Amino acid sequence: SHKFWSTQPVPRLGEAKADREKQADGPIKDVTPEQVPKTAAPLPEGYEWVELDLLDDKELQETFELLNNHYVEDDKAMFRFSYSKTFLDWALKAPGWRKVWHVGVRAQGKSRLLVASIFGIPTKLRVRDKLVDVVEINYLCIHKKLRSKRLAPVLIKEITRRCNLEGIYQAIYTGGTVLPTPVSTCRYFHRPLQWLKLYEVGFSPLPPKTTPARMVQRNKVPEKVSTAGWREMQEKDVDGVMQLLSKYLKRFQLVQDFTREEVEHWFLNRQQDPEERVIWTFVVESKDNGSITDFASFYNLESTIIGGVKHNKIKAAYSYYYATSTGLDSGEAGLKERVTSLMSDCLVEAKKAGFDVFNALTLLDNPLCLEDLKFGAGDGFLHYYLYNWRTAQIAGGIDQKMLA
Ligand code: YNC
Ligand code: MG
Repeated sequence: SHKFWSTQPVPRLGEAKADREKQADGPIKDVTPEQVPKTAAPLPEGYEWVELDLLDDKELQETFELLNNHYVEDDKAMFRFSYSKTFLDWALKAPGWRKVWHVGVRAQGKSRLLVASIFGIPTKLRVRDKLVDVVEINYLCIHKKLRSKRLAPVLIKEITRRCNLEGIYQAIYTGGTVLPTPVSTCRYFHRPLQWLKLYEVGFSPLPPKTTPARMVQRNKVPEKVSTAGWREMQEKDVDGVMQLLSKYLKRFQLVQDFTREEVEHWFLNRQQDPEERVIWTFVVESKDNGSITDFASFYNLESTIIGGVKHNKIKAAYSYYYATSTGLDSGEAGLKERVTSLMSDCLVEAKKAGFDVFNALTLLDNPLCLEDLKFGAGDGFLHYYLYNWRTAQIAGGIDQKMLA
């Protein structure tokens, strides 16, 4: 059915794979700039459009509260993403960010309560061999009391209008639900760092024929990292990291095309307070010539334990980008070995920093190391979508076995 999505420039869900593959990559629909409406479509009585000012701590706080209470939950409503204010600041004030793409809906009248949001940030992608300027859409959220009233399509059309006005006609977004039509799909994998806590809160099951004590033992991580030359990334490493990343990412078909400014923004930690810290990035410095041969990173995203008694939050680290030149030059076996040790050292750092679990998706070369490092397959999937861009499905690191 998809009453809304069937009107949008995205491939139909059933659209024959062959049809998508025989057409050249490119826009699905051409937008005539003069035909883009100059004003927003009306909202239901009692609500109004606002631009959120994330430079204002009060509005950042309101955004934080909306998302903390109403954003994404797992299927069983046991856990809900809890994005911190410093995380939102990092995610939404990326290079080139525009306030016009920070869209909110408020109740009119005295409360002025923020009841919905949708955010976009500009970036550039490479999809196969083509570079595409896009908006990355995230944090679409509607207050629980306003659900199922067809408000989501109104928000999506409004952000689309605002992007079109700035000359942007393509978008990327991800989600846990199936919509028309994923360009790629990844599965979540989880590596317990505090197995007992994860068990107590119902995140990790106790597998048959074992004991909690054995699970704790099985999930121990080394106290020290194993890679020689491993250290935290600093300002002086930005160019090295950028070069590594752009070379490493050439092997993949849907990637962000990072500028220097973006590398700096996404990978350099600027948070002094460890409690507020969002991003951890480590580089491997060569003893021979001081060059950067590898890097690896993860970010901090807690989940609220809904109705938690003994614990209120799960502290989760999410594997982010990494790159290696070492592994790349030494064939598939060398690559597997290097990626495994980089990821293993990230587990050590995440444990040291107090995380309960380390999460990773089946993207980049992650599938090469997840099993060896005792990650378990989760029940969550992440679907990747492109708006107004036709291209054949991208395999990603996921195969049929992992999907089953
Ligand atoms: C979703 N996540 O299918 P049809 S991810 C897109 N993304 O339309 P209503 C979604 N569309 O099927 P509700 C969607 N979820 O009839 C639902 N839809 O054609 C579609 N949850 O609208 C759905 N955040 O208002 C249906 O539904 C229509 O009240 C129904 O609101 C949905 O940020 C939602 O999971 C998700 O807050 C807002 O459930 C609400 O249920 C909620 O009756 C918890 O809507 C939080 C949550 C989603 C996280 C994310 C990415 C969003 C991408 C949006 C699409 C962007 C397109 C590109 C735009 C720019 C283009 C340019 C240039
Ligand atoms: Mg609604």
